[in-house]
This record gives sequence, structure tokens and C-alpha cells, in this order.
Amino acid sequence: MEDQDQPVVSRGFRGRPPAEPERLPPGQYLTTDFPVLATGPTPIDAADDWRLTISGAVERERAWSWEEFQALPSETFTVDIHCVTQWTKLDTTWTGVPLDTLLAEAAPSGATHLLAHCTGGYTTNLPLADVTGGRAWIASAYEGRPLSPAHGGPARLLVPHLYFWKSAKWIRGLELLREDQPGYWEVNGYHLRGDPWREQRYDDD
Ligand SMILES: Nc1nc2c(c(=O)[nH]1)N[C@H]1C(S)=C(S)[C@@H](COP(=O)(O)O)O[C@H]1N2
Ligand SMILES: [Mo]
Repeated sequence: MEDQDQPVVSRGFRGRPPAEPERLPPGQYLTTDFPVLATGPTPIDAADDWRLTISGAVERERAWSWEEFQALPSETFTVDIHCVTQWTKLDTTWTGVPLDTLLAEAAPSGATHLLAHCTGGYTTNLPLADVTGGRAWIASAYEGRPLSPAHGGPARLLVPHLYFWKSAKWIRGLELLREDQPGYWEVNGYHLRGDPWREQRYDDD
């Protein structure tokens, strides 16, 4: 049979090892430092009066004090992060509570999206499908240490598979929505979803 004379591996791989999966989305460059980006000053969110609430299209509105939040089961995970200003940082390690755990307590009802609310007024919207299925966390530690205020401490949303503006710092509330509602940057022309692999930077991308 003629087919048996064909190489078993495809032509592109001959003579070199299998390619690493691509980790740099289009239009991004690698950085090793950790830039700080925010629209305003860094709020000092004392853990004492920190509360995380889930409201809106849910069966049960829920709220956690800092102490209650700390008692929830957390995960430590290593991910790459991608800022729309074009930096990508590989292998960042975080500890956080999966959004799945928190949302299960509140039981979303007819919700398709959520709006994250932060101390200082920043908001960002996300499809529910992007924050469920083990792809989003409320993170309170970075590289084994409590998250610094500059990077969103005491706790921030972390949705590493979307541009980093979706990872709301100083997170205080998750509002479940029955229809999409643009947040701070999205009102100002940024994409409603923000997938770095599809280069969804601006609303017409
Ligand atoms: N509350 C709040 N969260 C925010 C922002 C902000 O201005 N306020 N900026 C976003 C943007 S544009 C980016 S790139 C990341 C920056 O996170 P970092 O400062 O930890 O790098 O936070 C996101 N989360
Ligand atoms: Mo950003």
C-alpha cells in the first residue's frame, strides 16, 4: 500500500521536536515584572470591613466576611496573564476560591452575565460561561503571599483566560445579570468579552 511509505509524523515536525503550545497571544510581548495598572488610587481595603456579596439574578443573595471567605476551600494554581496594553506574564501563581464554589451558594437564576463591582467604583462585565467551569477565582494570595493592595488586595477577581482588565481588583460584589451590561472599560470602547487569543481588544474587534 502506498500509504505505508508515508512518514508517520507530519512533514512539519520532521527533524525538530514537537512544538510547545503557543503561550503568547497575538500582539502581546513577554514581561517578567508585574506592572500595576488602575484607573485611580489604590484603596486600602481593611480586611475587617471587607465583604464579598453576590446579588442580582440569584435564588439566594449571599455575603461573606473576610473571616468566612478565608474559611472557604481554596486552590493554588499557576496561569499566564495578558493585559490589553500588550504585556503577557507567564507562570503566575495565585491562591483563590473558585467562583464555582461561590456561585453554587447563590444559585444563579436566569443569569447570563455578571458585573463585578470594586471598591472605588470600577466595574467589569463577564459572560457567566467565562467565570464557571474552573476558570475564575477570587484570589487573595500571589506567589504564596497575601495579595498586595496595589495588585488588588485583599482580594481580586482572576479570570486569566481573558484580558487582565476583566480581573477586577479590590473586588466587593458580583452582580448576576439577565442581560449583558458593559462595565467601566467596556463603556469606554473595550470589548465586551476580551479574549486575548482572538485579540478582542476594542468593541469592533
Ligand atoms: N478595581 C480595579 N480593578 C482593575 C483595574 C482598575 O483600574 N480598578 N484595572 C484593570 C486593568 S486594565 C488591568 S491590566 C489589571 C492590572 O492588574 P495589576 O495592577 O495587578 O497588574 O487590573 C484590572 N483590574
Ligand atoms: Mo489593562
